[in-house]
Amino acid sequence: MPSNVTSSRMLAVLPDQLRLQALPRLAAYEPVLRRLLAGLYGGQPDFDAWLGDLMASLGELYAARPAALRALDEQRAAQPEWFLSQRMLGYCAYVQNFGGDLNGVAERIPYLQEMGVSYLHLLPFLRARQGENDGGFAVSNFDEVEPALGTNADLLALTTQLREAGISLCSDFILNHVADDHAWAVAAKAGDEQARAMFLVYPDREMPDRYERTLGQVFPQVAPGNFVPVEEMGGWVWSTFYPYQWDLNYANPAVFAAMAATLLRLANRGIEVFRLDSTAFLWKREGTNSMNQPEAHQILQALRAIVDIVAPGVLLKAEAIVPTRELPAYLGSADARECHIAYHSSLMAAGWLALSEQGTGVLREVIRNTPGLPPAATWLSYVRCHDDIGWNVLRAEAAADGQEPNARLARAARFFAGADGSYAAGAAFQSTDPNAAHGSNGMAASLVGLQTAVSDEARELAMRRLLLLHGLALSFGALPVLYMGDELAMENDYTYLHRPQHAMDSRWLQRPQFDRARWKGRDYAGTSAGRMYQSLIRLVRVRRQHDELAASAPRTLLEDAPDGMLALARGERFLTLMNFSGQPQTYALPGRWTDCLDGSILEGALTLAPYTMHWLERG
Ligand code: OTU
Repeated sequence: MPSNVTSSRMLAVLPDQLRLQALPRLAAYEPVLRRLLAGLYGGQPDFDAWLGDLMASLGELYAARPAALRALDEQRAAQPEWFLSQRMLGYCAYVQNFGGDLNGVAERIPYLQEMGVSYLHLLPFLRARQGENDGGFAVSNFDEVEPALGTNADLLALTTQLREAGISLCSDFILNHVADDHAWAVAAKAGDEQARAMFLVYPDREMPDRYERTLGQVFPQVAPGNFVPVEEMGGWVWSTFYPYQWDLNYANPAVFAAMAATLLRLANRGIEVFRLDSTAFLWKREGTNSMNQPEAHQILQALRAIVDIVAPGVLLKAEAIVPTRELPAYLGSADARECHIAYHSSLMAAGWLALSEQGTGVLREVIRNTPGLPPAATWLSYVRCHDDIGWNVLRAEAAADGQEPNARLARAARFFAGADGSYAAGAAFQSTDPNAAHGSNGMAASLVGLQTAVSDEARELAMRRLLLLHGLALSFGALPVLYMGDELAMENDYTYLHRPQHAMDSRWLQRPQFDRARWKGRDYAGTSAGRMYQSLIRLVRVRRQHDELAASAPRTLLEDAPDGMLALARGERFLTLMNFSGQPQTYALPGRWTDCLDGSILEGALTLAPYTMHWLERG
């Protein structure tokens, strides 16, 4: 029973019935929260008072939580593995591209249901900076929907309708930075000291130069450096991403308290999953690349403890685009709970690399480096997203067989940019140096060769490649998320080149408007869109029927497959075979199997045609 002062500050603001509901969770997680926050902020003279105020604000936000959401909290707290089911399927889209606005997205709920989607990630829809805003990733007000996309009432209506349809809404929570026209930035520019302390500001270049010695670059071409000079601030402001995205100073407890409350206010509007953007960058340390610092994990664990106390139905998803070895920490452990879900960007990038190399060496190494997970946690698997395919996360795996990783990854970037007669029609991202790898952009269908295909045969191979990558994401044992348009084999959108605020950022290649004509034709297998849609939905349906494909079910990499192939066993009864090469590959099946996709019985040596895949069930 929590009897300390901090817990009582929360309990004091709750009505009797809620007090009873909150007590067991407070008892379990308040000590965890207190320990983590003491580790981060315990040195501050007014720490106890600050923590008491934080607990009181948590109590108020819990009291304000709508009854329907509190009911969902109870249900999910009793079934913490609810999101690991093979029936979970995600879909990710920009509001403006998918539905025009939030109401338009609501109109597309039947389509989401038709696909079997149970989780919808809408890219940033909160009030963003005027002018350039990095696709909404420069937020000026977390408490207001972007006016062009709707109102807070529309958001509430959408989350309610989605919940009734069995779909959880995921929203970005951009906690590393705010826009330079956010109220804090505006006040800081006007000379408000408290507001200035929300940011990392340096009077001259001394500290920035010291930090820069070991910092990386996210946008080396369009936003070089990690600090921006701001005249009104009389100094340099830390801005990891674009200069108008100002990093928050998490060494200041006021930042943590404000952002935690912001998250809960959004949760109270019905957002069920938070994509914690750029989590790797939350804590800075001189002499390091200021990524994946222990304090960044403590901040995330403290947010998790808050969610565990106030809104246990809510999921936290880490967006940390970091090397495989750094990833597991974002999912924590049974005793140090962190995020529920983490992007497996190494798996995603390695799938693409396997296609370009027609070999699975790096992909296998990534899988070997992917550890088992704590209970109620999972990877997020995907083929494409709104960002580039970042190659740098694969450096370690790309060097494992003795190859020079930079040259190897740069080759992949060139391949997907269409060099040397490749079938791909993408663009290399943020790199002018042909010997350095950064990222690749393009819609999946364009990257697999559908856009350049001029013969039926080329089209067939491109379709197979795309289905192969979807097959990997769907059978790996993760929460798979489809990226809008990929289900209809939509291709690159070049219109960004005519929009001055987007032209320098080729990630806009993969941010097209939803293609209604393709969507209308999705039932006709005679078109690429229809063929893709039918084949993909078939995989989704077969996946739903197999418990072995749940995120929590075991996975074994079968090392006896030839290099061009990937063979993954899921439990004792399910086998996925994928040929990533343009040559036939043969695999000796252990025993008798049924092909889940066409019902055929298979035994002995099985030869897979180029880029094909089999999902097999024992017996
Ligand atoms: C995230 O991304 C978002 O997904 C991007 O769309 C934003 O531009 C960015 O944050 C700033 O909010 O490094 O882990 O290389 O992969 O910017 C955070 C491009 C990130 C993205 C990178 C990324």
